[in-house]
Amino acid sequence: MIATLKFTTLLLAVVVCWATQDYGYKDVEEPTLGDSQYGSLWPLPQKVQMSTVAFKLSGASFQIVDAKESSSGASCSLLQNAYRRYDEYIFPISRMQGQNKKKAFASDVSELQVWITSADSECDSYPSVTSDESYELSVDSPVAVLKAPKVWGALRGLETFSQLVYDDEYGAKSINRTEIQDFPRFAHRGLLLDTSRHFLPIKVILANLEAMAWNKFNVFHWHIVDDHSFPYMSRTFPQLSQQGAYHPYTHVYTPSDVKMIIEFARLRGIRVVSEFDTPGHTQSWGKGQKDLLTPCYSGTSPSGSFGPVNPILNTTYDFMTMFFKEVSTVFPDAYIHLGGDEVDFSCWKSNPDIQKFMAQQGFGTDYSKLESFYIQRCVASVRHGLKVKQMISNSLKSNTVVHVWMGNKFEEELQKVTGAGFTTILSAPWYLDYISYGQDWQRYYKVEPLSFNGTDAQKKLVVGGEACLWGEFVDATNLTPRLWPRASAVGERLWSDKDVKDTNDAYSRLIQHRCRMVQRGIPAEPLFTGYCAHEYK
Ligand code: CP6
Repeated sequence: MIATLKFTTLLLAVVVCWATQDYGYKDVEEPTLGDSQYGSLWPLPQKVQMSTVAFKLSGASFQIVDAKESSSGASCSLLQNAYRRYDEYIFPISRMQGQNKKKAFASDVSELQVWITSADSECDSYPSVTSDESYELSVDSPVAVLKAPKVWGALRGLETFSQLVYDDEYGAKSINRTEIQDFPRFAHRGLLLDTSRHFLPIKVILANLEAMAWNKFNVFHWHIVDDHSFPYMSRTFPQLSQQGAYHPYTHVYTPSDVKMIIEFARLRGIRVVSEFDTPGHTQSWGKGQKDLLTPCYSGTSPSGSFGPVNPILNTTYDFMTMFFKEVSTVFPDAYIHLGGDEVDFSCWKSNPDIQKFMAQQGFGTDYSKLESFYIQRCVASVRHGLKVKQMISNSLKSNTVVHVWMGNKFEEELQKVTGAGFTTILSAPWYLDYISYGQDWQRYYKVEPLSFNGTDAQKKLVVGGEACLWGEFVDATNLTPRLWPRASAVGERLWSDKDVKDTNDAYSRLIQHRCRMVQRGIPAEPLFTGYCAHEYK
C-alpha cells in the first residue's frame, strides 16, 4: 500500500512537471481526422471538381500514352521516362509480375492521354523561373486526358493523376470522374540541402529530388560548400576539394556526379540552383586556396587563424571571376546563389591591412561597408564573367534576387525588400532543421507569405520561397524522415491557392500523402498516431 502510494505520488510529480514545462507546442492544435473531399491530393490543385462516379483502371492494359494531337512524341524521353515512372507508382506490384493483358470493361479508364498543346514542348530545355507548369486533367471513361502547354505542366499533372488513383475495398485500382485545372501560386518553390556540414551521397540527393517532384517543388537549392567541407570538385581549382573535402575521393561531387544530378532534376521539372556562399562560411576554401582568406591578428601579429574572404586583394577577385565562370558552365540555371550571410567582422577588425584599407576607402569603422564593397565587386566581376547569369543573394544590389533567410519578423523584412524594388524569395519561417515536439508542420503550413504590408506591385515581387534543411545535425541517416512530410507543408503553401488553409482538411490529405511517400520508398515520418493502409506484417 505504501509502495503504491509512493509510486502514485512520484507519477503525479512527473505529471506536474510536464504541465509546467513549456514545450512550445501548445499553439499547435490537434487536428480532427475526417475524410477530405479531395482524397489524398497534395498539394491541392487550384480547381478540383470530383464526382462520386468511380471507374476502374483497366488492370494491366491501362497505359499512359501521347495524345495523337500532342506536339511531343516518342522522341521526348523526358515524358516517356515520366510515363514509365508513373505507371510503376500506380501499379507497384502487378506490372513487375507481368500480369496477363486483360480486356477493358466499359466502365474502365483504359488510357491516360498526354497532350502537349504548345508547338514547343520544351522537352529538351531546362526549367526556369518562367516555365509554364499549368495543366488540365479530365478523368472520364474510357479515357483520361491530361492537357498542358509544356512538358513541365504534364509532369505536374501526371503526379496529380497518380494521386487520384486509390484501391477499392477489393484492392482494385479505382479513380473517380474528375476535372482539374491547375497552376502554381508561386513560381519558385525550393528546398535547400546542405552538403558541406555532412556529405550527402548522390542516391540520397536523387531520392529527395524524386520526393520533391511528388510535392511539386521545382528548385533544388544546393548549398554545396561551407566552412566545414568543400565537396564540389572544381576543374579549374581541383585543390579546393583535394584539400577542403572531408575526403578527396569519396566525399566529393565530380563533374559527372553534378551532371547526373542536374539531369535527374530536369527530368522532374526541377531547377538546380547552386550556392557558393562567400565571404563568410568559407573556412574550407582556405585549405586549398592560399591567401584567399583574411589572416586574423592577435595584437600585432597573425594569430594563425583565418576569417572571411580577404576583400582587399585583387587576387581575390581574379579567383572569384574564374571560379564563378566555371560554376556558370557547370550549372545551366540562369541563377547562382551567392550566399553572403552571417559575415563575422571580428577577424577583419583585427587585421592592420584591412584597417588601413578601411581608412583609405573612408569606411570609418563600419565593416558592413566593407562587406558591401566585397559583394559589389564580386557581383560585378562575376557578372562580367558570366554576362547572362543572374544572382541570388541577401545583399541589396539592383537586378539581384534577395533571399530572406533570417529574421523573426519576416513580414517586416519582405516589406522592406520589396519596397526597395527587389524580387524576393522567402525562407525565414521555414527552417526545417529546427525540430520540436508536436505537429510543427502546421506552423509551416499557416505561414502566409503575402501577409506583409505592401502594394500589389510589392507582393508581385515575392516569387516564392524555400524550405531549408541546414546540415549540422543531418546526414544520410536522418535527412529524409526529417524532411518529409514537414517540407510538404511548405510545398502546399507555395503551390495551392491562398485560401487553402483548412488544417483539418490538410491533415487528412497529408497523412495519406505521407503514406503514399512511404509506399513509394521514401521513409517519411508520421504526423501523429495511426497507420498506413499498405502496411502489413
Ligand atoms: N549556414 C549558413 C547555416 C545558417 C546560415 N547560413 C544557419 C544559421 C542559423 C540557423 C540555421 C542555419 N547553418 N551558411 C544562416 C542563413 Cl538557426
